[in-house]
Amino acid sequence: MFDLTDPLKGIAAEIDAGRRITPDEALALAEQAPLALLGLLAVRVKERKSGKEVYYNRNFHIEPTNVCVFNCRFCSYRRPAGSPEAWDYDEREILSQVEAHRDSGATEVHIVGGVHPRNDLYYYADLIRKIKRIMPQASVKAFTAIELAYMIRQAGLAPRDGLLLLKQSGMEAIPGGGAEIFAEPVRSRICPEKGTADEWLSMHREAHRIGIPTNATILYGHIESWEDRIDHLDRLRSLQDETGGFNAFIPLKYRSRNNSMSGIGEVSVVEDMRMTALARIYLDNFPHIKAYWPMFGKTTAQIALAFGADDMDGTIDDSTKIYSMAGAEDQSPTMTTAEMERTIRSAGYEPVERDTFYRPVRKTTD
Ligand code: V47
Repeated sequence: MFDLTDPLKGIAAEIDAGRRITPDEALALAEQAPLALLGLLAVRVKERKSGKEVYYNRNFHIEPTNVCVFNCRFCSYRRPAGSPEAWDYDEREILSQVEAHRDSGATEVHIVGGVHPRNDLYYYADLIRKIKRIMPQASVKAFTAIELAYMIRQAGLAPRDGLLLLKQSGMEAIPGGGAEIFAEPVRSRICPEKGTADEWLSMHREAHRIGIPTNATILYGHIESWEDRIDHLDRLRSLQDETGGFNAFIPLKYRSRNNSMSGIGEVSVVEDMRMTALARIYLDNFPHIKAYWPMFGKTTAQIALAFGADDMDGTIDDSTKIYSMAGAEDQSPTMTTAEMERTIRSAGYEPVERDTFYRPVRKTTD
C-alpha cells in the first residue's frame, strides 16, 4: 500500500505484531513515515486497547489563582501578585464554584493553577475536604507535580507524607501538567525556575506507590526536537513499566498567543497528528491517549481520534482559562454531552462516558 524503505517496513510490521519499538525506531517513524501510515499504526494500537470506544467525562476545572512563583516562558496565564489581571479566589469563592456544579452531573473536579506563594498544603487539604463535602459523588483530580512539590516542601514534609495527607483529604488522582519537556537543555530555556524532570517523575512515582493514579503530558511544538520528544516519551514509558500508575497521556500543543515565546509561532495540524500517533505507538503501556479539545480546538481533537487518541477529556463548562488566554479556538470552552457524543460518533467511534478511573458511567440525561 505504501512505498516504504525496508527499515520502515520492518518497524511497521513490529508495531502491527504488537511489539514495542525502540527510541531509534520511533525517530525513524517520526521523521520518515507517511502521515497516513502513522495514523493506521496508531489506530491499530488504540483499537487493541480500547476497541471502538472513545471516552469522555463530565468535568469542570477550578483554577484558584493565576499568581505563580514561577515564570514559565510559554505561559500566557500567569500574572505577578498585585497585577490588575491577577486572580486569587478565596475559599468562599472556590466553594461557590463547586456549589454551582453540585447538580450538574459532573463526576470530576480538576484543580490546577499557579504555584501560589502563600496557600500551603494544609490550606489545600482542607479545601479538598470541603469540596468533597459538597460533591461527594465527584472525584478530585488535583495539582500538578510542580504545585505538589512546592506546597509539600513548604510544609516541611516528605513527598510521600504530603501526598498521603492529600489522599486522606479526598484527592483521588493527579493531572499530568508540569511535565513540559524533560530534556534539560530545553527545559532550562522554557521554564528555568520550574522543578526538574526528576522531581516531576519522582512525585508521580510516589503517587503511584500509594495508589493515586496520575496522567502525564508533554508540551511540544516550540524549540524541542523529535529526539527530545522521544526522550520524554521514553522516560514516561520506563516509569509506567515500573509502577503501572498512569492512566492517560496528553500531548499539549504549544499555543503561542500572549506569552514571551510568541515569536516562535505554532506547529501545523499535521505535526499535531504525527505527535499524537507517535505517542500512541510508543507508549504501549499507557491505557489512554487524550485529545484535549480546549487546547487543540474541537475539530483537531476530533481528527486526533483517527491518529490513536481514545479520550476527549470532558465537558469543561467554560471553567479553564489556560488555553483561551494562549489563543486557542474556544474562548469559552464548553461541550454538552450530546455534542461530545456526536463528535465521537461522527469520527466512527462509540462514545463512553467515563469517570476519573475510566469506569463507564451509567447513562443519565444531559
Ligand atoms: O503544564 C501552559 C500547559 C499544562 C501553555 O491530566 C500550555 O487530564 C500549550 O496539564 N500552550 C497544564 N500548553 C494543563 C494540563 C492538563 C490539561 C488537561 C488535562 C490534563 C489531565 C492536564 O498546560 C501545563 C503546560 O504544559 N500550558 N501554557 C501554552 N501556551
